[in-house]
Amino acid sequence: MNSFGHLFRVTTFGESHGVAIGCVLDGCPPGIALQAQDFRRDLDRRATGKSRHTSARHEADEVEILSGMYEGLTTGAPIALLVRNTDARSKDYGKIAEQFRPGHADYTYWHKYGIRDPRGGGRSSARETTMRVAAAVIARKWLAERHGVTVRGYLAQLGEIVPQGFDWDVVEDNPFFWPSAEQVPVLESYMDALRKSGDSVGARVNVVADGVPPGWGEPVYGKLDGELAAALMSINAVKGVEIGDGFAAVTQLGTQHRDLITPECFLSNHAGGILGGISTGQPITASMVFKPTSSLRLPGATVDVSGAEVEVVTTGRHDPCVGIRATPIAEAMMALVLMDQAMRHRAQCGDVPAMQPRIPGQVDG
Ligand code: EPS
Repeated sequence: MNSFGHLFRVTTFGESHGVAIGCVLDGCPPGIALQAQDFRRDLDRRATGKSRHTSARHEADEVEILSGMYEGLTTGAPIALLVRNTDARSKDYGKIAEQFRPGHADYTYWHKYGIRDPRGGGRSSARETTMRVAAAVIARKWLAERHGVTVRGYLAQLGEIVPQGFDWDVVEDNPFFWPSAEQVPVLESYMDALRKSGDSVGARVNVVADGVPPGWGEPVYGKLDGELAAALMSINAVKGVEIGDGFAAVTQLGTQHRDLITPECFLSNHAGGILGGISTGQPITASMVFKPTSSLRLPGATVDVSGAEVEVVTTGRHDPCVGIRATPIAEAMMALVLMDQAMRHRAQCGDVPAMQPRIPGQVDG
């Protein structure tokens, strides 16, 4: 499946080293003002080549809006977005075209399809996430304008390094989306040493949606947390997702985990803003773990397509830590889920009056 969402449905297409990547959005509400430059900020935040700590591939990432617009407004017709690939260097993949990188989707794609496009990882490349971010630009705009919902994220762990202090205002001012300015030099030297060593490392990204009203999410099979988990898990290299306190709940007592309610506010948000698969009106919080990149220049044992033992070495322009530039992707997937759920909620429950009491979240979430 290359499609995502029910009422707000995104289909992405394209390979890392193909002519272009793109997406088609079906079900987009009419009347949203949109122009090509609206995509610039988030695509730049996600792009490679913005610092020495990510892949050195330099893509223009220019979005062409091919359909679904008239005089600057969405019409309700399918919106097709196209981004041409401008800096693919397929010769890097010549040597490994018939080998499987340990820890990479090379092996499973081969077994599933019996054929694969090895150039830049083809469809399994993180390049695909460009179109998720592009699609989510529209979702974020609608969510903000219609419901006052904002989605933001940050890098919450890089290998063993965790933030010492937290300030949303500094997250966008460094190449890591790190919430503590004082530690940026530490991250820089860590990444410099890692890059020199040829190895890679994992990371954790946290994402938060503010302003989501109570009521979004389906109660049984379309739970907001269930769809969020699936959406975040669908990001390349994600190996674990938590909602709210997530796995920490295993050692908590009920009296610790429950979010006490007063007439003024919820006193905590262990639930991550979701109860019974439905939003509470508190911030929606999720966390995900990215595995270390599998494309390494350090040799590793593997086999080739004939089953013969070989030692694989990956050359080319790879990210030593994909989590570093994953924050905008995580935000995008959360926004896509929220938009789809908001539209589903409106379709079924649009006539239900706003119920009381409506308890706000804790001041600091
Ligand atoms: C990627 C490998 C690299 C990255 C790419 C993701 O591609 P290449 O080997 O062609 O340089 O640059 O990321 C992007 C191009 C992007 O836009 O995110 C991979 O194997 O996933």
